Amino acid sequence: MLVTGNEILKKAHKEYYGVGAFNFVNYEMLSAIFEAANEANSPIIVQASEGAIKYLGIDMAVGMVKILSKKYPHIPVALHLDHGTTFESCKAAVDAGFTSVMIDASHHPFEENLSETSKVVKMAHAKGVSVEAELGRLMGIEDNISVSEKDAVLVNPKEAEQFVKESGVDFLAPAIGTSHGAFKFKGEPKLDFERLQEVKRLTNIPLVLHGASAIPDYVKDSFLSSGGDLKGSKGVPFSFLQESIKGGINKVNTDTDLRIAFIAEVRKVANDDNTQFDLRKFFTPGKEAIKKLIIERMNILGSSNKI
Ligand code: TD3
Ligand code: ZN
Repeated sequence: MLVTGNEILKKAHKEYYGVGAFNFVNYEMLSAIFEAANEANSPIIVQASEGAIKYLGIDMAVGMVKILSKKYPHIPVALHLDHGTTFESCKAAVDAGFTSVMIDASHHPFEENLSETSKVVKMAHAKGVSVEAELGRLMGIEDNISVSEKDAVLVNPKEAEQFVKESGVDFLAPAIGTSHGAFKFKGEPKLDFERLQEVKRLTNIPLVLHGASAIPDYVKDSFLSSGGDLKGSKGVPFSFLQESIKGGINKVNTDTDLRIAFIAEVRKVANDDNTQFDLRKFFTPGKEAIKKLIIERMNILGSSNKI
């Protein structure tokens, strides 16, 4: 059943588990997410970026989610706009049927981020849609980073407290040292868990981890053995994901893992049979790889059997 992000995350917040928020750009990714949720008995957040919406068309994005949520009526699913850049883009998503939106004005100064977010909250809440915002910069941090450098990029817990109180936002993405994509850390992975705990203590709302792909070894190996190059790639280890959930993360954004798993399979089919041109022969193993990865992730985040 299509529900708001709030409905899914309030429960996760109360019971201290994480729910995967999985990006999709086509039917194969989306149906893999639903099939995984069905097998693991897990709630899901499916999310589309502005780029994905442009690629699919907004009505197609919403339409596919509605059809699949009818097919699996027992699965609570929220349709979320990932990294909305403007009020207009959030409004277009709300009008089209999204049940949750993110306004990402985190690159603006605090006051501007606050006023932009508050504007979106007003518009979205009037339609019963939940809102996510972000504070700080998504960026990997290194061991030798100074305290002042850290404070310049990561979330400020006091600011987070004020931001949540004044904006009325439903969930917050605090920057604690993750980044998007396959190259998250130069040296050893490092996240600021203390800062996270302080944000949770001061805000007491569901928190979001962006850039949460793990790039598990078997996925990386599968990509490499298919002839792909992922030199220097590093994700967020599973143990870090679990530590973040203990620290108050409830929404765990995952895109890169799905992309790598899918494309490794496509590449393998192309390598194995250079006469093959049936799309289904490429996409079916890609979809299965995504499904397997998501079920594993649901077990790690603790959302399995939470329906
Ligand atoms: O917002 N997203 C998804 C879009 C990022 C581009 O891949 C995330 O925070 C997921 O990050 P990750 O770790 O999958 O790149
Ligand atoms: Zn993100």
